[in-house]
Amino acid sequence: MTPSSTRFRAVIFDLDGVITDTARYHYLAWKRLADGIGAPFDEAFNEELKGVDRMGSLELILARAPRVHGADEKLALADAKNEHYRRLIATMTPGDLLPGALRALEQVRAAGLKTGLASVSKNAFTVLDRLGIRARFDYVVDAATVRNSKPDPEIFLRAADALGVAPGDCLGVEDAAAGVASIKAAGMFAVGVGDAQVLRQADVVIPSLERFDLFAY
Ligand code: B16
Ligand code: MG
Repeated sequence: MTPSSTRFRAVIFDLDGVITDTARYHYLAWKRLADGIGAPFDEAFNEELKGVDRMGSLELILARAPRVHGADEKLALADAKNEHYRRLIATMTPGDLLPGALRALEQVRAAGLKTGLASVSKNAFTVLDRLGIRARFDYVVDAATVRNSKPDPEIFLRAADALGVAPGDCLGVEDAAAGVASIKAAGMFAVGVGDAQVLRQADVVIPSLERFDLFAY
């Protein structure tokens, strides 16, 4: 391969923690909820929630709470967290794109590859619109239609299928251990963004998208 060619035909990005730092907003919203019900919550435990859908995340938090919560209480807690989260993302602008994100999206499209988004967040379309980048993706999986959260491969396989690209020809980009596991279970090449100790299953780990180079993999 020459320095400007690639064996991949599509790149599928995660959103939270890769394109923008909404992972921080999820953390703040869950932390307030956990504090309110007396469940221990810190950054290390928060890692286990990344890439896990809303109700799945809530169940993990409630498992550490001092008392059992009923079904109605769970729905109310999940709604309260989401309202808090939506207030936090309402002020986002294109200035909230993480360093290197725009350049990575441009590099993928300029190379003639398809661009997909695989976020299990039901707020992903809102975030993409606030960032002004929805049109930069050829396909965005609608999280409301995903049955199995990461680490299940469903969401990455759905993106590949919609893009018309075989999983083996896709490169996935993720900041969460569950997300990297999802990419690998889908049979794709995984670029982890963040801490190599956390993202052990990734084929390559970079500290941020500033170091993303499609032609290096
Ligand atoms: P929502 P990703 C995930 O998004 C987040 O990592 C995870 O922390 C969050 O619980 C999940 O979205 C659901 O988000 O409550 O907005 O539907 O990493 O797959 O982009
Ligand atoms: Mg993420």
